[in-house]
Amino acid sequence: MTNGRLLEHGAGTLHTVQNLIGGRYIPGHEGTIEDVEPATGRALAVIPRSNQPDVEEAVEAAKLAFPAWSATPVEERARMLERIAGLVEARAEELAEMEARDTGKPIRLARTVDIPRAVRNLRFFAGAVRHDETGFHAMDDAINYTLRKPVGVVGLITPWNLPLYLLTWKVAPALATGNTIVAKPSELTPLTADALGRLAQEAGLPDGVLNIVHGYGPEAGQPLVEHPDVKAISFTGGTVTGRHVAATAAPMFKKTSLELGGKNPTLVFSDADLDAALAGTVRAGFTNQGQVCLCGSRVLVEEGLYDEFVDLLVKRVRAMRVGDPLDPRTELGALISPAHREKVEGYLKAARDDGGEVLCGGERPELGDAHKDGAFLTPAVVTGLDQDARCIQEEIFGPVVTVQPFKDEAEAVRLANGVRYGLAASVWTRDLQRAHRVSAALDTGMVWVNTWLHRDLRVPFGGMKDSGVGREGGRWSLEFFSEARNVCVKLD
Ligand code: TXE
Repeated sequence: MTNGRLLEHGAGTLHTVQNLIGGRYIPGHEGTIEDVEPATGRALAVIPRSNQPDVEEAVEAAKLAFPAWSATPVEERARMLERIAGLVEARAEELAEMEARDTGKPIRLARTVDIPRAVRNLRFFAGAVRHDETGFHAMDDAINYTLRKPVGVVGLITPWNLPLYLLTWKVAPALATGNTIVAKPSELTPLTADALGRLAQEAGLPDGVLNIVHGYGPEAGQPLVEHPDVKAISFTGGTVTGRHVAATAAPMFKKTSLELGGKNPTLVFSDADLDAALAGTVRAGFTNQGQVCLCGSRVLVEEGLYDEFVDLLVKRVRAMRVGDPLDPRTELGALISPAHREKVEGYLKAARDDGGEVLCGGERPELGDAHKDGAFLTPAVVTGLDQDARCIQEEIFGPVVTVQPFKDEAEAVRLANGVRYGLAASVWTRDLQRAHRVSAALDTGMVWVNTWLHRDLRVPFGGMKDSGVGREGGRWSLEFFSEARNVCVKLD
């Protein structure tokens, strides 16, 4: 199957995606959905519009596969992850193109971040599970040891911004710890999930261990969250959807890991290395067209540096190259959809209504006929907004940063913490004491100092406040995808 190209798409042909259930490719019960290429507005594939019966079948297949997979030795499970990683790596260029076309992201980003990171996720958790240690607690008259048991059938729900990167971030630890999976990728970006299923089959993953059900969130995601035999849900997506997932899962006492939105501050102090801070601010603000939960969309700059920084920032942002995602020189591709672009434009209008000034960007660029229906938007820098403005408070998830001045460290921390989100922050300063002080004072799950999105896969990843519940990464992922069982043995 995987001898051919992973994406069958040419003049007049649409790639057809089917659900992967119990090792078989089957259509959904309820028709299909068109998967549209954001840069051209043209249909790229059709996917099943799955609903409850499809999810039911997938959960049954996962239940059937669970006893054998959970009893498979750890070493064999780790080797399986490595085989899948090897196949993803061998197809890296094809997958990068597929991801760029399906999401609108620059192929340069898919080549250097999305696909290599998917390979790393798979290899990392193969290693992590091999080196995993659980607890041992001695008492005077007994010993305790802790076993790690797989949870069972787990549901993985993933978004459209980093499709293969985030799916493998969940699939790898779930498989490593012996669970079987029903995955529901975003209906907007189904292609690399489908490819992963094929490569996992080629690697020899037993039927039913990884099932993939495509479709809309309320129709295919919701029954997965509701299913009593799905014991854990790992969800990455919007805060509103996350709240709904949490409310559905809570009465069943399901384990949930919720990685939601962000409104992350970039704090620039006047003693920062100016060039590094500017480059970091641009990268944090506009990577993937600003569509990363970790994006630094609120830039806070110390008063003395403010005017100079804003001038230099605007110059750099104006010079960014917006264009065809498949052109390796492109820095910003298309947003995920025209509807999402309208949402982002709505925020820029709100910024103006609130007395803000859009210093650059926010326009639909002229990119020629081939891209006239693409969801492109030039990157924007907005100033002059108060802390309670919508553009400061709400997640825009597009190529827009706001810049605000601050007087001193206390005000910087107050503004940084003054939103309902708490995912990540980056702090730019040469003062070591200040770096530690500010990092400790920020209400976020992660802080980067003089860098952004510098990732060690062992560290806890996740947010506070409306940015979610729980942590993934390293042993946190292994813990989430397993149940700890303590055994206490009385000594004579
Ligand atoms: O995400 P959704 P949307 C933010 C960003 C964006 C907003 C909305 O601000 O503008 O969320 O994006 C599935 N039960 N982020 O609407 O709906 C859905 O099919 C179960 C931040 O595209 O949260 C998809 O697979 N599942 C974010 C997944 O949830 C449901 C990344 C995420 O989609 C469901 C994406 C339901 N009832 C958007 N409804 C991040 N944290 O990186 C939907 N889904």
